[in-house]
Amino acid sequence: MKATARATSNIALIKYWGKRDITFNLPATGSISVTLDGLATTTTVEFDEGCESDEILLNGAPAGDAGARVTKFLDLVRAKYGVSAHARVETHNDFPTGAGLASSASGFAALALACNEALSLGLPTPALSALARRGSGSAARSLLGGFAEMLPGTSPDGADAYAVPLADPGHVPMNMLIAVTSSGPKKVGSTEGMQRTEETSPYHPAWVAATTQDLDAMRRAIADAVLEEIGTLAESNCLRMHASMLGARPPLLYWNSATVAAIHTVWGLRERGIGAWFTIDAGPQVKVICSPIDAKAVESALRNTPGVTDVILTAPGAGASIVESVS
Ligand code: 2P0
Repeated sequence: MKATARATSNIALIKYWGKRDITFNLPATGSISVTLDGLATTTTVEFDEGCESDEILLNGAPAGDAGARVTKFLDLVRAKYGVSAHARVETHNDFPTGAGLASSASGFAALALACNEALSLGLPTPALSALARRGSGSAARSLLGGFAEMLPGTSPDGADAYAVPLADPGHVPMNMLIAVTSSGPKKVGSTEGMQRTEETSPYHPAWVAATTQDLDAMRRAIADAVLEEIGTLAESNCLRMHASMLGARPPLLYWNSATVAAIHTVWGLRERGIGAWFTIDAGPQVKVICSPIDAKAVESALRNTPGVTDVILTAPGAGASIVESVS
């Protein structure tokens, strides 16, 4: 009844921003991501009939708002699989939480896998990915290692909306450097930000149409392992997502001045012939894709960018795994 799972963040190369259904948390489009070898969440779940309510600790302290999302997920698991016991959940992130570093992706992937193990549910990966999606759409992708594609599915209950593998972590030799520009939590969470964009941005339908085309192109670029194509598509897709967010009322701007400075650093590197491309999520951090050969030069340029407080070097990594299981 007790299990510990570990999952890492994934960064979308073709982004998920919009839902076709809120109840089942179904994305409006597919997305393609790379799971990282760092930025890990480790989560222990213990179901105990003696627990009067769920007890949720995040990084050693009561989880607050994030705890409500975890309880909602546990309620779903209990209802779906006929479990009555409450749970003790202890989760630890080795990176800033809720700051555009995909902590909900690694968090709900680790939680879904730990629940599957602790309750001996025996869910196959697609069902586990669909379950993680109910916690957070991006979490469905962190169950898988390397390059993964989230399928939007067509079923009303989302049974066919899960992530599938595209390529192993080593298929495309690359690094992803994360330029940290702020460690504080973001003001508007992704769920709320997506809804606002869908409801008020006139560019949202164009974003959905463009993403559908980008998915085909990115699938090919990954299959052919052409880093320049992967990077070019990822940068363009990210800017289109942010353009759609800017068109919302009130507008959504997740960037700060250091985010913009890091963008110019990446463009400056390219002008000097160094292959580097950025992507940015619902937060101010800038994630830079490059060949391992160029990683040192890219890291040094990012570290010298005004307002960048840290640079984290990552690479494609493995999917979520069980650390410990006690029956
Ligand atoms: C992504 N993001 O594809 C995109 C790009 C942020 C920007 O997935 O509402 O936290 O919990 O399903 O998964 C963030 O959205 O949203 C996200 P919910 P989630 O990585």
